[in-house]
Amino acid sequence: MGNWVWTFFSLCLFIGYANGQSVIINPYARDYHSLNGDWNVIIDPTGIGEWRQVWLEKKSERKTDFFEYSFDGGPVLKVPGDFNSQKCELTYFEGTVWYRKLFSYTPKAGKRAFLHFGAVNYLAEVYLNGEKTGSHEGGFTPFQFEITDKVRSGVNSLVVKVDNNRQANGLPGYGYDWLNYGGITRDVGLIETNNDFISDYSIQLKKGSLNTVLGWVQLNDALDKQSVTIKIPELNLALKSKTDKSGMARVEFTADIELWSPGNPKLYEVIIESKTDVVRDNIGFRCIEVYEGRVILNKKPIFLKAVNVHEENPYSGSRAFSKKDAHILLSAAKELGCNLVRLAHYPHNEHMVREAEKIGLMVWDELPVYQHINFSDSVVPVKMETMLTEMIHRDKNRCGVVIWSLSNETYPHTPDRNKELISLTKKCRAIDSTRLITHVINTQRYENNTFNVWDSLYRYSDIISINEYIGWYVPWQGKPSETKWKLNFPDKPVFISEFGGEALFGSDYGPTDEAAYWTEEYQANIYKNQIELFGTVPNLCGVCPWLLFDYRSLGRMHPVYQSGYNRKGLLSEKGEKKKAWYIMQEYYKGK
Ligand code: GCB
Repeated sequence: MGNWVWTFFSLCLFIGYANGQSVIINPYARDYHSLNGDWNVIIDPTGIGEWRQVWLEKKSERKTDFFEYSFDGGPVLKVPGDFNSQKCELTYFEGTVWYRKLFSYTPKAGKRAFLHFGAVNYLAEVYLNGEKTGSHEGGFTPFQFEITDKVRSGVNSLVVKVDNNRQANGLPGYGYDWLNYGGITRDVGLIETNNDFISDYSIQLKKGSLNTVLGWVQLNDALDKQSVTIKIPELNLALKSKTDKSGMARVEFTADIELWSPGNPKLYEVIIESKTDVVRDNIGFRCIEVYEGRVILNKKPIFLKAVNVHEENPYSGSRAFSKKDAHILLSAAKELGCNLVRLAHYPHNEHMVREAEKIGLMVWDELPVYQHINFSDSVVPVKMETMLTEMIHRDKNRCGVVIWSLSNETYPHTPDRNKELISLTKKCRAIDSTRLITHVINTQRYENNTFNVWDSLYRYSDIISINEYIGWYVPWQGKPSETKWKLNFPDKPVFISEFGGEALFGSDYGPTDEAAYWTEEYQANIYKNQIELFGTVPNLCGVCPWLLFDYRSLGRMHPVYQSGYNRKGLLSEKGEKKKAWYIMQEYYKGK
């Protein structure tokens, strides 16, 4: 297909987004009926279920009828939840699993019904009562299908084909350093609405302002001249507006607002009303900017005390999806002394983002544009843009989200990489210019104890984000405290987005005094040296160790020290604190 066709297709997606033809936001505040729980599954390593059309669920009526599949009597998996951690035989599985849920429903006059998926990793095809309702690509963002005309009175059968095979043109692509849990990994629900409803809204401070709020409310349809009200009871506000021809109502108001910050995570109850709908949200207001090489929150410089986090419950070794999981990860980040969590390397579940905001952690949201991306495949830019719009769509009202990170460690020498990432950056800024944008890069040179940061992509980033593993993958070349820096954009803030090394909790030097890889001391030394190095970084605006907990990664094969785990955690997967934890905690205390 020609490039222009994709450009057109991608434009349609964008227009679709801008017109609110997308997922109903704030799903849990709606008339939401959970479809979580036990789902019957067919594990289909060869993909033959497609040929057998298992979604039709044909059953033997007579003893002579022959069918070689059935959901009944087979294995059961919990939803939400990844499949890899629920059955031994699925631990390393990358392939197709068919899920089926039977649910009862009573259609109501004047109501519409939508199936809402928090996320399915990676490809999803959805069938209701044997009929295809749609498909979705991308493992970390929500999607929905209207089923008003398809849902039956009585028992309904919902079948989802989940395929987590690696895709050459997928996001992520073939290679990544984590266990990319497959399955229906987030909540599934049926949302009921009135015929006309509020599908989307954005209520945040105007760029650069501390007291002026810009907002819009989008109805599901292009309903002109409809009244919409935004109420913030605590501020005694009730702002009225009317929709335009596209069904969007805009508001702008100034108020004496108590601002959100990590030290004061103030959220206001906001009530959005139309003639036929009411949605409640908890929304905070803050202003994030860069100025003279610093990151500025609410007009005051702030040092980003961050930590990298994967979406994994360390204790159960499974994909994190619940509020409870979020609190395991977030409370550890808080205890370390953080004010920001980098949610690596893909958008985490909505509970995680909301809970972080509630307890005073800023959030770095990231796209799964990771390392081995095939930028010259014409579908890749379209997928990047779709995931970008889906991520921003879901999180745009979260004041806690301060950074959109659009890529991690992509290679500048790959064709079309700059062109596509620059274009993605421009699209991101066009959708949301109120947050900071970054790309994470590890291609800086480190020679003669000097960092040479040259990647031209930084021209388009608000923050220069650098991954460097000096002391681990790369040896020190001089005293860390004497490190020199050459920056191609010396006026921009610099963030060390990854550093660290691996250590198995409890391993020490042993009988020799020699500092050995994999020991806690070795890791602790890396941290001590890194802290020395931080003192040399011009415009340092924050640091972010890789990472909070040890986590599962298939490529980590050392049988003694790793056993399928990336051991760069400050905490083991059991929550045990390594020596480097205390060094980092001390550093953050002093900041
Ligand atoms: C990186 C990647 C991260 C890896 C880490 C490592 O640079 O961004 O995803 O897991 O290094 O441990 O090597």
